[in-house]
Amino acid sequence: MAQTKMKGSEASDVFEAYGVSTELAIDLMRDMLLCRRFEEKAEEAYAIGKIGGFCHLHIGQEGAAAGSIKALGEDDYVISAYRSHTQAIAKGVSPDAVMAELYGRVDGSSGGKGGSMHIFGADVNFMGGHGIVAAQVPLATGISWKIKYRREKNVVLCFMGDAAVNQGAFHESLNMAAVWELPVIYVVENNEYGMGTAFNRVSTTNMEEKSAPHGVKGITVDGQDVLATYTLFRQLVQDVRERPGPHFVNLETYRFRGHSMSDPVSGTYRSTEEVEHRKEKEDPIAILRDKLFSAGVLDQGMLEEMDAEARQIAADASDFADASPVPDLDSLYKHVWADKNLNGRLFFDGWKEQD
Ligand SMILES: Cc1ncc(C[n+]2csc(CCOP(=O)(O)OP(=O)(O)O)c2C)c(N)n1
Ligand SMILES: [Mg+2]
Repeated sequence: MAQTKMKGSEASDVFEAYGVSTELAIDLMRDMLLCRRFEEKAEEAYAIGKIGGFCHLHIGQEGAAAGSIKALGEDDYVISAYRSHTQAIAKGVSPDAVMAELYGRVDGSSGGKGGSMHIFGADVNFMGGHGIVAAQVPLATGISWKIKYRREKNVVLCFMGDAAVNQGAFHESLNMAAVWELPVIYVVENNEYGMGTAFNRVSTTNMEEKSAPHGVKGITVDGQDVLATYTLFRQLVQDVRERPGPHFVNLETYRFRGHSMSDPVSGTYRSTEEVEHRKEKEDPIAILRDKLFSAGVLDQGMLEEMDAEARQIAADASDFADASPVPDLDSLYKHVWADKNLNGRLFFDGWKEQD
């Protein structure tokens, strides 16, 4: 992507309070714009029947993906729930491969057989895309155990929704990670609702306190402020590398669309006024835009140029997906069991030998 030009020396140190350079702040804006435009393109494709099945958009929550993943190194791991298209892209899965997966095509990141909820990018350590609430949490714990066992230096970032913290798997994982001092950061994208249920209807404790029984202090961050998010994660990643042990982040955010593409934006569990108010006051892109504008490092023209690039990438991804074939029938039984030669390691030889 073309680099956006800075506007002179007054730009430097403007974001000193966050410890973020202006270049990085603009990069975060570029990342969030790509997330937003990609998701809007997916929304459009879904509406005209090019994408089927479930499709959960991340619109409104882009700061979470951009701000946290930016703080990771290439070899660190990310694992997530089903609202994860943008997180996959932020970790390095190509927008083309993500869109083709949404379209169910062979060039998709899971060969077109996973769909929206199962985006994977093992080559860039993006470990999915999981549809069962909290299923990814013990998997993240396992990956972090592997890191420690092999004396590696990497970190695992495990995203989950607010509904995941009332699952047993969450507490089992936190307990083990704390006892074994594993290098994992558990992040709740706290958008206040699990589908149509407000978090305060299903919990008598605050989100930040959920990790406390395991001796892990919870930290709350404003996920709509991408700079604050980035700064927190940069610090946590550094802490985990130096002294392995789990962290728990309550990242406060808000979803601007319905739970999935088949759900209404507000429904009976939240009002249209609430959604409109939050969109107006808490859009992570508008919040960063205002900061960049008032610091004099970005103007409307530059923003539009960046936005046009993001729209182009999303449109190209959609064209790529459209041109990719659907998987053939022969592939139906492939990847059901682990391949003998997967990553050069023997797992098992198939169900017949297992019996
Ligand atoms: C174990 C399990 N129970 C129920 C469901 C159905 N379900 C899908 S999404 C969802 C709500 C999850 O909300 P949250 O974790 O807050 O994530 P968000 O959708 O807000 O990102 C539920 C109950 C499921 N997928 N898995
Ligand atoms: Mg939620």
